Amino acid sequence: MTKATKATKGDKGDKGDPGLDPDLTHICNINWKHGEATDPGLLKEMGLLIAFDNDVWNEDIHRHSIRVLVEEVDRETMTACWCELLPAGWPNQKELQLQGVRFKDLCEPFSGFEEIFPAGEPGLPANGARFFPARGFETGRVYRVIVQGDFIRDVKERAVDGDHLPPYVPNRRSGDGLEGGTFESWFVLGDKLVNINRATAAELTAVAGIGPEIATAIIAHRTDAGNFQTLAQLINVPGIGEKKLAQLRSVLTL
Ligand SMILES: [Ca+2]
Repeated sequence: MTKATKATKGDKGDKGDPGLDPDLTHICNINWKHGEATDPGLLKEMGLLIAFDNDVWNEDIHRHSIRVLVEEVDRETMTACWCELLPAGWPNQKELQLQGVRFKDLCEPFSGFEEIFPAGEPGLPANGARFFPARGFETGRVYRVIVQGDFIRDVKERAVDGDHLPPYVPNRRSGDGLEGGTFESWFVLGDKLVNINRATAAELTAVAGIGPEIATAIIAHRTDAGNFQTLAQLINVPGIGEKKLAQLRSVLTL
């Protein structure tokens, strides 16, 4: 039997292809920037999207095969915990927004959906997966996405070759040439800090730790007392204490 030939160059996700077995299934694209700050706009609208270069079974896209975690930092104990996000629709299986999809163009999660499959419905060939968290996305948060290739079968009943290796998807498809393997990626949501003197109520509310009441109070303070001169002045806003101020400092600016 001949060794696998290189996948065709020039397609998305083929750059730097080290000689994967093109007959296996790989993760070829994602709609966030691995390891980097990612613009929240598209994610908030579409959710997280993962593209495969062959068809996989829709019923294998579930909470054990695709896990999305968010970092929760506790500044008192100086520990970080990773909480698993529940998909929108939970616990109603039929409404779960963790499901297989078909992108119009293979390996192109920005091409739109040809189909979005009901979660868990068996026998449907998907070329992608979508995850939309029940609590939405929050600017400034660190997210981690884990895809267990061992638990996702392609339509030839083989595990997805998911190993995530440099220079990473989309510059190189996942995989080490053997069935199975774990894809793991992370990103920070938001490519810039939120300016407390210019942000709208919606932009403020998108920040983790700022709800509608605090957003309104920040804007009221801005209107009544003028622009903030320092971030420390946020302590004068009702609802913001020392602890919250410390949490917000890393994602706000003037
Ligand atoms: Ca592998």
